[in-house]
Amino acid sequence: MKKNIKSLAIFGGNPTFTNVLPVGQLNLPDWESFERSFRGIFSRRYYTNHGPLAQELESRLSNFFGVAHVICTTNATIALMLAAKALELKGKVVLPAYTFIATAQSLTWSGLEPVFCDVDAETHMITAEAIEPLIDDNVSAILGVHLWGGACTPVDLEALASKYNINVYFDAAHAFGCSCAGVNIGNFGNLEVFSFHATKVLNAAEGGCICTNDTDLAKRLRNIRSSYGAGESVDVPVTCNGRMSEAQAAMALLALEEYPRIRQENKDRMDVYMQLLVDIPGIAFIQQKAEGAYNYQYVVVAVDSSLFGLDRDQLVAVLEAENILCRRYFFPGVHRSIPYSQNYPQYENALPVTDMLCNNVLQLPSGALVSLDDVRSICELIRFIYNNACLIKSKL
Ligand code: T4K
Repeated sequence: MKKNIKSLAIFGGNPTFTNVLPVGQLNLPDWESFERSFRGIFSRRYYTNHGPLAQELESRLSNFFGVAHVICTTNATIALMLAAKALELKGKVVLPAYTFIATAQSLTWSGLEPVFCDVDAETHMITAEAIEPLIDDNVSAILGVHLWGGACTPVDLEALASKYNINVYFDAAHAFGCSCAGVNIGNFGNLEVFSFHATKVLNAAEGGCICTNDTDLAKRLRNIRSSYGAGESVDVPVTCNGRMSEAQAAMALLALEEYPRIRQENKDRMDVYMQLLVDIPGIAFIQQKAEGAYNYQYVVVAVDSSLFGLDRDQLVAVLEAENILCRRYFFPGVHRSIPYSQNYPQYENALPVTDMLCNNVLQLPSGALVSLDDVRSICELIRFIYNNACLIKSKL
């Protein structure tokens, strides 16, 4: 426990943690299981292109999501790129600017124009009300983004897309294991895309998948993903290599086994964070509005400097000195990043909620490397910072 502000690491004191606490999930399977799985790959000498482990993963994920088709991919960015091609999108696509840049880049790779939409201040996500005024004859799709281990309002977005007879699909990179209105994420819209990056709740080092209940779309996706190489051949406008290797599938299969435990441990950490931070003025947890299941992976708070005493970046700097890595999520906003800030300057001051969130939101450490005692220490420290905010600010 810090005694006075001189004992904060940013002012020369010893850091609270000797080792750095990352924000990411970083779950690893036990070494023996991993070795057994890799021995199988070596003995089969079959390393990629819809191998037995990739096929098993697709089938297990299909049961997990309760969806007809799962197409595993190298990562979620490639999956989003494949999706735009398989849906044969044209012209413009409406999406939130409050997302990872890969969501928008997937459109740019397909020659599509992003139409950036502002988000809800409490859920941080896109809503049908904000999208509708942006739809015109050149809009061919809505690309919704589920954030923070929860869901945006996919049922409303589906209704809107059907009203205007356009496509709707989802970047569900954060939403593995989540549901909305009794339906698993993975079953909404034309398709949904998940990420299995190392920092995600299901870790395949790199990886991703596309879920769809549309059989023709699934065939097109498989042909585009594997240069016509896997399954029934159908004509597609373009192909590429977005295959998942057997090594990635081995990791993902082991991670899938562990998912219920990982989710529970995430929830335990989230509960302690909420319990110990909830009464600190200026620290607001995201308010999930959609009814459903969460994976509790992202401990995300918005910092209101007028109440907390320090702004988000000052808090991040003080915590980082203590070896508590916090991510400024998403910073800078996509609309303020190249090429979008140059090509679409009209969004510069048009997305006030997105700008507010980009400046105020931070992700606190969670995941396999963070114990409940670590969480308690982080919360105690944040309270200490709040109680001494004026003095700290004057010395920063
Ligand atoms: N849509 C959304 C909404 C997304 O958030 C993302 C990705 C995507 C689409 C695209 O999904 P993928 O194509 O990635 O499957 C990271 C991740 O690369 C990315 O997956 C993630 N979202 C994004 C928000 O963050 P970086 O480059 O900023 O972070 P990175 O990889 O350096 O890792 C973050 C921290 O975790 C580091 O401080 C160190 C630690 N770390 C990371 C890795 C990879 C480790 O300790 N070990 C590791 O192996 O992009």
